[in-house]
Amino acid sequence: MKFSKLNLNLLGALVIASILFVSCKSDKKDDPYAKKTETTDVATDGIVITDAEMEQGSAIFFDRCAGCHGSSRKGATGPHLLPVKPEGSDKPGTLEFGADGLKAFIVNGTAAGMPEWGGILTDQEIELMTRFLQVDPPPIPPYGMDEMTASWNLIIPVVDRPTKPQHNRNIDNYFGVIMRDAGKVAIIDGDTKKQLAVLKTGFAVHILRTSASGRYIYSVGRDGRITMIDTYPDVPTIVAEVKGGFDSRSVEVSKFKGFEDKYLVFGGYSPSHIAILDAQTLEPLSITPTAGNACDGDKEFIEEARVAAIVASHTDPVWICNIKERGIVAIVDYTDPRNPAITEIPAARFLHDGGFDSTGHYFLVAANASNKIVVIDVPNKKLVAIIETGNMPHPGRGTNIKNDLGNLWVTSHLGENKLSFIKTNPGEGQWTVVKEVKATGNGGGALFVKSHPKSKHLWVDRTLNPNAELNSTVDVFDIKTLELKANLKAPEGVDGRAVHFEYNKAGNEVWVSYFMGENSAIVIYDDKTLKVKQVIQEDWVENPTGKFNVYNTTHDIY
Ligand code: DHE
Repeated sequence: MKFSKLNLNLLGALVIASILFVSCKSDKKDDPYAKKTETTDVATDGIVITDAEMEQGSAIFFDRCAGCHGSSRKGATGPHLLPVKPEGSDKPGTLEFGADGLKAFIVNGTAAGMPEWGGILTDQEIELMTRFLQVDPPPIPPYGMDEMTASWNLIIPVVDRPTKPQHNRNIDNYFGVIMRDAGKVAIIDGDTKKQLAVLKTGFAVHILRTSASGRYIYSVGRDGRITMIDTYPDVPTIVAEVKGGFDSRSVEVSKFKGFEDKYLVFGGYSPSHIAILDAQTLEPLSITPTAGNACDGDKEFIEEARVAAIVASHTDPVWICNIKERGIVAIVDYTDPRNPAITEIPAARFLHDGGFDSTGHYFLVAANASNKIVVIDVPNKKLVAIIETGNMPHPGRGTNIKNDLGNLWVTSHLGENKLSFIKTNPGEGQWTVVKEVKATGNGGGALFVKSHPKSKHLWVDRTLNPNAELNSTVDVFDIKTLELKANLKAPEGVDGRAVHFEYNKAGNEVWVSYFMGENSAIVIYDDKTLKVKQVIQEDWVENPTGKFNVYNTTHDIY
């Protein structure tokens, strides 16, 4: 059955996304902005805004703007949005733009990548935001161990869980599929393609990670809620939940030998902190704030130092946590989880997403505001290289391929049409871009790339390209020649933007999401023939985004 038959164009689809966002807000009771306020009306420089408007503006800002401009509006990937220009910034304060200037930005977006909110936000909301942005942002309330522990809900204690799988399915080939706007995660049996459960996991889930044994799947999202799913019962079941903070994009587990399924790390966007929890129960164990000096030695102290990508080393008892605004790669040793030793490696700003090279010895991460890829030697806790690649690299976890040029780690770019191939094996050209390739058409907008050790193909999306032809198709390259082999259009009956890829365990199928369209779906391609193998488009499929195969996620196969 089709998802829904609403007759809308892409802009309309974004409106739907916005409605879904708003309808999910009931799950988001504890965000800092929802807590507002008993104060009287705010008036700055003649701008008047009531408490109720402040609350509404805060909620819109948190859902729409905070990801790029920062929860405290101090700027990140996007510029600061404070009333008065802060010291050291070359961007004027919002009071200088005034209501008309701000409205123009909000309605039309910018060439630098800000989306057009005209038609998505209502006229009333846009007018309100022009005032909200000209007064001081509301403070973020404290969130520490007491609050986190109070939010902890151990639904099924370890002793009451099954000791072995209650079914004969192959858990290694399960897929967790995020349905962001619905605040749900679907668990699908990758062998039969049958949905096993659709679980409510919280507001705008962002990523999933699996435990080292592959038994548990953890989700985290924009309400900071971690949900733990057990795959042993016949129907996958939520066994524990906790709020690690108000807002998050990353979670990871301990994967080193002897620490399998033991600890979990939560990366806080708001508040900016690293929290360590018991991976069996989600009991909070420690919190370490991430505020500190920036990487470039300019003595700038950064309060809002959000935790972006996190990966778990397979060769050492550490997580690699990327402190976005500070440009610091933090190697967190979890052997003493209540008092973790953290080695800070100054790198480049602003760190966003990344993954391992094919050996797992090196970690590569995009510093998207400085157009660079940073390379870290994980066991030796050392910076190896900072490589200029192109306008806003966005690799996801990147992907590893091998051809005559060597072992190559690949990144796509948000700001331009370019795939960069970085040589990772020793020898001439190691840690340099040895090849650049263009995808179909013009402009950037690529978010994710993916290949598999058994595949001859490299898959690339163009999710944020404004051209509907491009953002609804995916490119497939031959990894030997690096030539474009196919530009695959959405199958009939499917539309929206193509986003994110995941292989099955065998490495012979590629799963692609189509979201923000009239007929969203998960489309499964045969990786060899590039033909559609199956379209999953039942009623429960609501704007799927990220997909995570248990085996590949556990073993960092990408
Ligand atoms: Fe993501 C990964 C942050 C927008 C889908 N996203 C990540 C990671 C970070 C991040 C830090 C790396 C996590 C890790 O590996 O530990 N994403 C952000 C943002 O701050 C941003 C720009 C704006 C926001 O407010 O969230 C943002 N991301 C998006 C989207 O619009 C996407 C397409 C749909 C959505 O969920 O909103 C999206 N991000 C994803 C996915 C991953 C991800 C599917 C995991 C990729 C993987 O293969 O690991």
